[in-house]
Amino acid sequence: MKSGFVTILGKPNVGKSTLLNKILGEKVSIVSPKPQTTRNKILGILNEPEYQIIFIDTPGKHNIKNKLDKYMDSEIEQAKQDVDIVLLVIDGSKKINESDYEFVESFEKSKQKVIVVINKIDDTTFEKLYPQLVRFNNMKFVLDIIPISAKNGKNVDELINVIKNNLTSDIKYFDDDIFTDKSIRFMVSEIIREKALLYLQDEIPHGIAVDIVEFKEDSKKVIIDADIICEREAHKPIILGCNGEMIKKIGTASRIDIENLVGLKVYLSLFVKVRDNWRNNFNQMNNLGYTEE
Ligand SMILES: Nc1nc2c(ncn2[C@@H]2O[C@H](COP(=O)(O)OP(=O)(O)OP(=O)(O)O)[C@@H](O)[C@H]2O)c(=O)[nH]1
Ligand SMILES: [Mg+2]
Repeated sequence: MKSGFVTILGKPNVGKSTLLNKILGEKVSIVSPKPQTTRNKILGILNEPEYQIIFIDTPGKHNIKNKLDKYMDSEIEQAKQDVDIVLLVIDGSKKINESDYEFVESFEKSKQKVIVVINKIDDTTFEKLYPQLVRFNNMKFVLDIIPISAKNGKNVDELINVIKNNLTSDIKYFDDDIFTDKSIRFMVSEIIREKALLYLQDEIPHGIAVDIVEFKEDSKKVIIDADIICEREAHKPIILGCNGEMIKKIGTASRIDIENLVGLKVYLSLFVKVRDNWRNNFNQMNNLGYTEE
């Protein structure tokens, strides 16, 4: 058998987590239209009879403004260590700019094999995109440039084939039935955060975290109490919404996804708590699981 570690890197919102979920056929990493959705490195393991590929999804690289950003950056840096291949994901639906080319160029001296993945080709045209790829073609250290759509799956199999042809290890790192390193509790908290990101506007979603306070499971049902943590008193009424409509919407959408995940009936209660400026407080961040290893 062949195996290896593949890290997915790129700016926020380029579709890294969408790609991971598409490759696995399982939702291991949350997705939203807002940047800075992913906060942790997340393993997703593709098991096939002859192959085990361990993908690592990462937060999108962005400017550091607080301690949470610093944590996210350290997750990116850790995810680059000791891997065989890096997928550098670029949003092909927008004009590829100087910083995208520089991002790829910065891997010229890296030990890992470099594959450039141009995502969102469903949202552009061949004529617009291809002239912009010439510069990547001239970067000799780039193993391959693969235009894909993580959303509809176009060329994703081709990408997997290129990865397979470049695996060098023959160690089986994980049992066949494991597809992520994250716990159910983590995935539940992420689902709730995903719905908050989806429904809430402006700056509020970025200051949100989810704390699973109670998780009780029997053969028929799961009872979950979770706190939605926000960083300012003024955000609380917005998350609750008029007559509690917003939190109800977040709760209902979350419950449906959690039921799909656990395969049992779910009773979910959400509460809103304020922890002042928690994104700059190490203790609060530790309590929420944003702990540097
Ligand atoms: N049209 C189109 N949209 C896509 C594609 N892949 C992802 N998206 C959308 O792009 C947005 C961001 O997707 P994510 O997967 O959350 O992006 P990400 O790179 O993981 O973002 P961060 O975690 O914030 O770094 C979502 O609205 C996705 O639905 C694609 O192939 N085509
Ligand atoms: Mg992501």
